[in-house]
Amino acid sequence: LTKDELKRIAAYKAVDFVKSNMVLGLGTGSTAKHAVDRIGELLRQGKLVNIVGIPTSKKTQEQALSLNIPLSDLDAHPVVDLSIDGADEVDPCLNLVKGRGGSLLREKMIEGASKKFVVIVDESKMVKHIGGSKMALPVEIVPFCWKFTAERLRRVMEGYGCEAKLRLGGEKGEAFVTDNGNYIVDMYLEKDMGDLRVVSDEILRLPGVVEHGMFLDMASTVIIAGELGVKIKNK
Ligand code: DER
Repeated sequence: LTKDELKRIAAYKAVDFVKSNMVLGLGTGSTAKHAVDRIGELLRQGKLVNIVGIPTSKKTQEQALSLNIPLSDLDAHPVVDLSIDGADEVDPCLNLVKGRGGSLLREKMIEGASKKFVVIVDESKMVKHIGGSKMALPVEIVPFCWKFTAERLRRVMEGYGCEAKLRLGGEKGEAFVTDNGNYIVDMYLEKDMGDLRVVSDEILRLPGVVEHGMFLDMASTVIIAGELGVKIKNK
């Protein structure tokens, strides 16, 4: 099975949790894309009715529009019944790193407002400690004096052997800009971060920081698709 087939298997399994009349958080990324496609298909087939989707990115909004999934937002629906989204890393306590696609702020707002948050991953996303691998921990910051904020971030995290890099976007190598008009600093850590809540507070305390990609104690369920089948882990 290819990685994308595993992602699709996990995504379809998560859509089994979707019932008619639900308000759904629609995730972002290559795994969540399969879940949004599946929801669109079930709506078209009449197997699901009266669904409202709240997209976690402009990209997902476009995909959902193309599938005729009715859309709304958190202002109209401050409580979401179910969100389905991917993750970059999942630790044994179901803490996540997300944001490699740059949508972490809207994802965290919508998934934080959800009664149930189902994470869909292929087995390669499972890690012992989040942030410990060579992958980055994304932090969304305001563009104003971004160098100042990036340096403050690096200093806060230097105890973890951290390197902070501004995420670059388009072809001209300028800064990547999020759906919210902000920048992203990717933090590369050498050591595992120990007490994640302490690290989270230290990052969020910096005034130029908007949000980070650690989703602590937020996932209700993680669906893991692997070569040997699908595993479902509940909080
Ligand atoms: O950027 C994001 O938050 C995505 O949800 C990411 O965490 C998972 O993307 P993938 O399903 O394409 O690996």
